[in-house]
Amino acid sequence: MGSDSFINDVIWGLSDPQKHLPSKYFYDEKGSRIFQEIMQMEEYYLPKCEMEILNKQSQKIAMEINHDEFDIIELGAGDGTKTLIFLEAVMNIGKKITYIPMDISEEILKVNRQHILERLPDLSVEVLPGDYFSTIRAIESRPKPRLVMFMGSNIGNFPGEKAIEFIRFVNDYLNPGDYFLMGVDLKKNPHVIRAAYNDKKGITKKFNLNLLERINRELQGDFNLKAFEHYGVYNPLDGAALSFLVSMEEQDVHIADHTFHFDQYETIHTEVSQKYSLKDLDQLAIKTGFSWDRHFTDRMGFYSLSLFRK
Ligand code: AVJ
Repeated sequence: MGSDSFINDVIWGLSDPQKHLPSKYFYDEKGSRIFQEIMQMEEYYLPKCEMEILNKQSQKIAMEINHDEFDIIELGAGDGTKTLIFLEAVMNIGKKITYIPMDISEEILKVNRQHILERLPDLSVEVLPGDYFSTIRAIESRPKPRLVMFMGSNIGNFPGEKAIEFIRFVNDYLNPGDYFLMGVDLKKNPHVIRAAYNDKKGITKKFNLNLLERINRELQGDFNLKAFEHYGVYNPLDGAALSFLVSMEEQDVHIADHTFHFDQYETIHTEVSQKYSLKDLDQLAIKTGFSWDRHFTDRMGFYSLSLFRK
């Protein structure tokens, strides 16, 4: 699972008979800006649902944590805007916490820290930059009970068994009595899911194409962006929403000293956004070594904050 370099991952992915690129490379500066636009989109219900649950049920979730004093570790914390609501609720019921936001971007962690301390000046915040795998190891030496948070449906980007592997990996760093809180997008009307990844304004298309643009910029590639279209599907059989870029003509693309041939209509698979049912999540909790779970959903039943206890 360890991350390789951008160039190696790109060459590896485009050399496969079914071409693919890792979705983690969407988020350069421009990609992160486009993702902010996605989160504002009418069709992209996920952030609205997560926000509703946090606004209405944070206290209920906080009351489930059987510790008076604990660490809250957030994987991929971003700017912490949403987490703030939850942290406030935890503090309001008198629990003593330390907040440890982890993220790839040191910049965003500075923003996060400022943000949180403006609203909660008494909270102790210890930022931890790095990827999921290197940062989670750092919690091992901390003696207090913990709650690890993984929000925003980021778990969806791990295809099938990889999600299980990842949660098991997190579980390995927890002690009995520790908790894992995960934001998960639920299986629902397939039309609703499909629309979330096929918006009318073409923002999701722009988000996908930016990956090719980034390859052009950073790896001196020569992708002709006009020759690619975005294609998003949802498959109810396995609950996976998949994104592709489709080559609309036969063409060669050069990256570093490599040449990649595309037949007309050949695709690059760029992303998996896995959806789960509440039953799937109960199974997932058991398979990943947790002994108890509980789900907090929005009024539409679109999204869940699922709490697992080891
Ligand atoms: C940030 C992984 C939750 O899969 O829904 C949004 C990314 N991709 N639109 C998702 C994304 C296309 C998003 N996650």
